[in-house]
Amino acid sequence: MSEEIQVMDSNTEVLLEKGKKDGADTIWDRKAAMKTPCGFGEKGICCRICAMGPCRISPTKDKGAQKGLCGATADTIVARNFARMVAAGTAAHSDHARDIAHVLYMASEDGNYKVKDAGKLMNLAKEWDIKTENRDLYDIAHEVAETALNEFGKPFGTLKFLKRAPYQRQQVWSEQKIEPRAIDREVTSLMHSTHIGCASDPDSIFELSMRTALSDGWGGSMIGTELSDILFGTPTACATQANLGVIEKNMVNILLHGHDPSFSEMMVYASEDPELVKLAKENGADGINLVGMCCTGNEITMRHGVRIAGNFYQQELAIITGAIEAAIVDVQCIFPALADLSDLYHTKFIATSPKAKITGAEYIEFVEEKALETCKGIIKEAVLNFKNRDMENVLIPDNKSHANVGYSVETIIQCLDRVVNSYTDEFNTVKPLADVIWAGVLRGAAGIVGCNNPKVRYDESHITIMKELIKNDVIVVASGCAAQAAAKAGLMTMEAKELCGRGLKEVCERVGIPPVLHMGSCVDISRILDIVSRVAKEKDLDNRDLPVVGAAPEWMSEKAVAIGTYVVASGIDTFLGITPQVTGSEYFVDLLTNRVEENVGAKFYFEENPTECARKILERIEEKREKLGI
Ligand code: NFS
Repeated sequence: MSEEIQVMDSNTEVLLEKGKKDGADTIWDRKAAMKTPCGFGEKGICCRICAMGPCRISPTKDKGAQKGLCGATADTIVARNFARMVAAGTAAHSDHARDIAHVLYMASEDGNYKVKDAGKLMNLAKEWDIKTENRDLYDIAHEVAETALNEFGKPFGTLKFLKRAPYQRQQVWSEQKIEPRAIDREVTSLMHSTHIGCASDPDSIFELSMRTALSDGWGGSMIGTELSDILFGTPTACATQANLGVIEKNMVNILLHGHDPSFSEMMVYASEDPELVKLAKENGADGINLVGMCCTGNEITMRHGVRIAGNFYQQELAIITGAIEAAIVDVQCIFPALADLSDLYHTKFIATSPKAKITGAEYIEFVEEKALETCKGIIKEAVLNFKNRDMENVLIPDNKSHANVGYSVETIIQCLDRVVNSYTDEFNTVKPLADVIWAGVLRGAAGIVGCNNPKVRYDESHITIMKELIKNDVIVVASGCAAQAAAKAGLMTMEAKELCGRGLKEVCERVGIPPVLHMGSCVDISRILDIVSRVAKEKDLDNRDLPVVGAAPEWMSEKAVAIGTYVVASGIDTFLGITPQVTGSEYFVDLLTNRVEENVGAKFYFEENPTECARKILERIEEKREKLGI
């Protein structure tokens, strides 16, 4: 165990202590065992793209190797490594979206999957010029799904959702030649460009990275969000709880972890099956308690209020409680370590996706055609495992916080409609939001997103930045594990208005919202792009003009690199609390944190100190306000 335990909530401390007694190996231990990370990797100057190497560029100028065997410089190598992270991140979000599109394509009136939000389907059909009059709902759904699937590989044209951006932004993309075409094409093309002997110009590699990343934000992720809402319902405001204290002593606890809502939705329905609940009771439990983790946790809390067990860093701790009958996973952000850890307890660790088979996990393939049946089977396994729990070795910490979640763009607009008469006579728009920003009641808005990372104290950067911003009348929207950090810290309650400045407090009271709004999973950052663009369009401006920022204070995944890049390319400054592995090239760092602004009107900031990061965010917001003359 590391001497310096980097945690900030007591649940985590209590369970790390228990884990130690149980002989569990956690990320904290592995981090300590890792000692100093590889200096070349950390700076992004190790190239293993071909088999002549790996080539390592000396971090000291004029001393040691300055070029790889092919002649690639540190600038090229850093740019290529960064680009490949963007490609992988875009692939992950978009492949998730493709699965959802396939599910919409197979949806039917009498099947497992139905259309839940017909209104949203009709709106999207109209947006995409798909005929709706006198047509069966499912015919329309299938054509929408097929059109979405074509976005991945269409041979001509650019992505349909680009038109949702303010026209000024579309112009920037067109001038910079970074309008993404088909999603798969962008990922493939970027992998090609970064192959040995292809692009070496870092500026060009970054432009290609922006184009690929945009095919995530305005392509894969947006398709994922839209089609999930159509299938499973657009989230509406609801109450939930968050933190490991949501695990129940006398219930069959099922931890759902991963990302794909077509699986988790079905698990929610299956867990409510009266026969299974009866079986749980026959086995001595009070019932079935489904709890969520990471983005799957976000998907099911947004749509059903299913309680959140925790975020990325807590996946092991949940199992260490000794009270999880089954940890069930699909894709992304799953520690392979859960397999060995589960062996220490009675927990069944079940992988379900052919895309993410995990050594040591039981594998029950989730097949969409037999979705409900498969999910019921999995839940039955968990229920039957309750009797194997060692009650003597259960420790469920008490902490859990209340949270209000479910703030889709539609729900935010509905909330704004409540105050429409005080500010404006128009319903169903973001005008009241734009107006309070222009009036200075709110100074601006920040999207705080992303993961946990052992390089910083767990959740602390998220919470410090959020608290500082709301204190200064900046409204926060959050997604991913950052949103779960906020939920655990109580920032998603109505009472959190007491932590706000006067302006934001008044907005929270009048609109009836918490100061930090949960907008969903990481693909749902497309909701944030949507609302920012609506505000920009309301004022006939580009996103770059607005006093809004993005921040990923504790990011770690390739998906986060894709997100940061498309947020910047969308004209929104992005603050990274973890410095990406690019510091081996001053040239590339300067491109990301300075020169890119000339091209797309926004840039990255690297700032690891959360208080300083919040200060810089506020400064930037005020700069934008000054430029607008507001
Ligand atoms: Ni986002 Fe979701 Fe969490 Fe990070 Fe992983 S769960 S897709 S990548 S760790 S925020």
